[in-house]
Amino acid sequence: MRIGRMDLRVVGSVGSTNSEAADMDVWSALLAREQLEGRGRLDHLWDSQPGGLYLSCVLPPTDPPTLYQFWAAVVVKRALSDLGVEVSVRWPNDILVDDMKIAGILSEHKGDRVIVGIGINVNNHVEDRPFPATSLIERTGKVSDVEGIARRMIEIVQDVPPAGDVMEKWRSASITEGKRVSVTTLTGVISGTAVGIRDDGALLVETESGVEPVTEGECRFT
Ligand code: BT5
Repeated sequence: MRIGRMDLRVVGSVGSTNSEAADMDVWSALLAREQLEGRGRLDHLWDSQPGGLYLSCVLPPTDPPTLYQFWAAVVVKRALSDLGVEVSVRWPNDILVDDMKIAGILSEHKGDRVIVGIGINVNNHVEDRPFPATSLIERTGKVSDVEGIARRMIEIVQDVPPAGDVMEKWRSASITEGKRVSVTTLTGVISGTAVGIRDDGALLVETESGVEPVTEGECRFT
């Protein structure tokens, strides 16, 4: 189905919509009802039971390349706000309600395209998982129309350009700044106080040896 300039395909079960979308054209999107091998960042798994939203959009690249994961959080925030659920964001890609993750974003560059993967817990129950998570059904007490939310997000995607004041919008929803954080990167753990997020998406952590920009990692509040 076509929504503006985006072509949306809806399928049943896939491994990962981001992996499937790697061969798709720019301005196409894939929505799956469940994923058997849903992926997070840094080789994490994304719990992808039926009832959740698993969407990948293939888009042209941005400058800086990291912008998409912040932009996608702004898109998800707006879509969930339309449904009466207000979220906050934690660097780099966590979308939270009361410190529990309701959605996550995986943005991957493939040549001249970016695959922006969005997972939202909608009607799937995630409250008994080993990680702190929540879902729309738990928040609203109602079953939501997953495909309708995906269509709405694709409209918002075309409404909010991935440029300009995206980082401002992201910062205004952020609960990261001012917190004591511990960021696990591929090379070690950086602990200190989060003092800001740069326009290229780097988290600025004030440590004992000064302010360090961190470009990738898993951030926990301590
Ligand atoms: C993410 O990774 O948050 C990115 C998630 C992106 C999922 C979408 S679904 C469509 C597209 N296709 C894919 O294969 N992926 C994308 P990260 O920041 O690494 O967070 C992963 C961590 O979140 C895990 O290690 C768990 O602790 C937690 N987690 C896993 N599944 C979850 C879920 N359903 N809800 C909340 N937290 C979850």
